[in-house]
Amino acid sequence: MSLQNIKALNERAKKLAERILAEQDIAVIHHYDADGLASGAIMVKALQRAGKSVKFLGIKQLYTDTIEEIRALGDFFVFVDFGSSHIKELSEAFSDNFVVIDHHQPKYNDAYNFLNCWHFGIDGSKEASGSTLAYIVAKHIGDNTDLSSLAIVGSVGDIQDSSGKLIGLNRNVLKEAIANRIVLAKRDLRLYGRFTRPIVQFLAYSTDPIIPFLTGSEENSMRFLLDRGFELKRDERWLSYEDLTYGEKQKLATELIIYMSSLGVPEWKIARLIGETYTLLKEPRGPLRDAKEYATLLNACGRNDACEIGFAVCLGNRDEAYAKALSLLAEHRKKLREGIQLMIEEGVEERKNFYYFNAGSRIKDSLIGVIAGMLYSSNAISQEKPIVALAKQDDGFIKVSARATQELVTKGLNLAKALRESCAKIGNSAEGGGHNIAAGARIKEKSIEEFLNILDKKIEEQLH
Ligand SMILES: [Mn+2]
Repeated sequence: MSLQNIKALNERAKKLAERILAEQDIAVIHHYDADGLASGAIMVKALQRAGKSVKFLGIKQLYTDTIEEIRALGDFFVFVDFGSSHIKELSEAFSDNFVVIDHHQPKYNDAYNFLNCWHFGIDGSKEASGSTLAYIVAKHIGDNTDLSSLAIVGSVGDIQDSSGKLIGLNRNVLKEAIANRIVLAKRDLRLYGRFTRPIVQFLAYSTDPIIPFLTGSEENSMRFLLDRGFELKRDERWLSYEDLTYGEKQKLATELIIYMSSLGVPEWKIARLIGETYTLLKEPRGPLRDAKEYATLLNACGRNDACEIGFAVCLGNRDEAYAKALSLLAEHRKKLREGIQLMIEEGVEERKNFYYFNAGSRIKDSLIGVIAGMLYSSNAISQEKPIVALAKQDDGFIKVSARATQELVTKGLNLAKALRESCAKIGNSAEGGGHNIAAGARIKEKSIEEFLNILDKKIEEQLH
C-alpha cells in the first residue's frame, strides 16, 4: 500500500463525493451483511447531514435481474459494498446516474464513477472493507469523523482483522478513530463475547481457537476457572470477561496459554488467543461496545431478513429496533449452532480439490457461507482444501458459498475468480464473484454437477 496509491484513491473518493453532492434525491443500495449495513449507514447518515433526501435498500446480492427493482427507487444511485461485477449492467440501466464504492474483486477496468481499492493496489480482502471506503467518501461529503466507528465494525464484520489486527486502509481509519477517542484498540484475549457472555461461556463457546476440552464444555470451563481461583459470580450476577480486573485478565490469558501449550497445541494456534480488540467508546456496556459483537448483531439482522432493523441500529436507534436486534441475535446464534451440527453430523464430502456440502433447504442460503467458514475454526475439516457449500434459495436457484484459509490464498487460490469463471463456463444465468478467500455464486439446480466438475479443475489449476 503506497502513499501514492492512497493519495490517488483519496482523489477518486473526493470526485465521487462531488458527483453525489450534485444530486438532491439519492438512493443508497447496500449489501445485507455487517459490512454492507455499516457501509450503507455511513453513506445515508453523511447524505442526510448534507441535507439530501435519501432512500435506502439492503439486498442479498446484486444480480442482473435485481437491477430492475432498484430502478423504482429513484434517479440516482450509490452502490456500496457491491457492484464491481455489474458495472456494465449498471451503466446500461442507469447510464451516468450511479456510483459504485466497493472492495470486491473488480471484473471491469477502473472508471470515473467507480471506487474500488483493488484499482489502487489495495487488497480488498484484508486492507479495506466496504465500510472503510464508504467512510473515506463520507469524509469528503462533510464532517463525518464520528462514523469511523461504523467503518471499524464493517471491517471486523468482514473478518479483515484475521491476522490479529486491522491493517492497511482499515488501520488508517482505526488510527483516526483512536485519535478522536471514538474507538479504543488493545491487545487482549480475542475470544467472542467479552462484554456479553459469562466467563464460563466465554471459554466454552470459543471456536477460534478451539481450546481442547474447554470448547464445548461449560462444566470443564467452570472447573478450569474455579481451579485457578477465578470468581464467577458477584451479587448473584455472572461475571463477564470485562468485569475482571486488569490483573485477573492477564492471569486468565497466561493460564490459557500455559494450559494449551501443556496439551501440545501448536504455537500458531495459541497465538490466535491474543489479538487486537476494538471497544466503541461512545456505546454503553453491551454488545454494541465491542466491534466484533456489534458486527455479529448486524449479521443477525441482515442475514435473517431484517436488514432495516440492523440499519436502524447503525443510524442510532437504541430502543425498539435495538431490542428486536437482540432477539434476532439470540435466534441467529441458535441457527448457526444447528447448522454446524448438521454439517458435522452428516459429514462433508471430499472432492479432489475441495470439501463439499449440499444443505438443500435445511440451512438458510444467507447463513451457509458463515457456517462453512466456521467449520475450519471448529476443526471439522482440515485447512488443506477450500470448502464449497450449497443451499437452496427461495427463488429456486442454488446459492454457492465457498470459503478458504489465508494459507490457501497465499498458495494461489482465488475463489472469486474460480467461481466467476466456472459460472461463465456453464452459462444458464449463473453469476459469481467476491473475494479470493470467500466468494459466492448463484446457479440453477440442474447445473450443479457440471459446475462442481469445472470448479474442481479451476481450483486445481490455481493451486498447482
Ligand atoms: Mn464487504
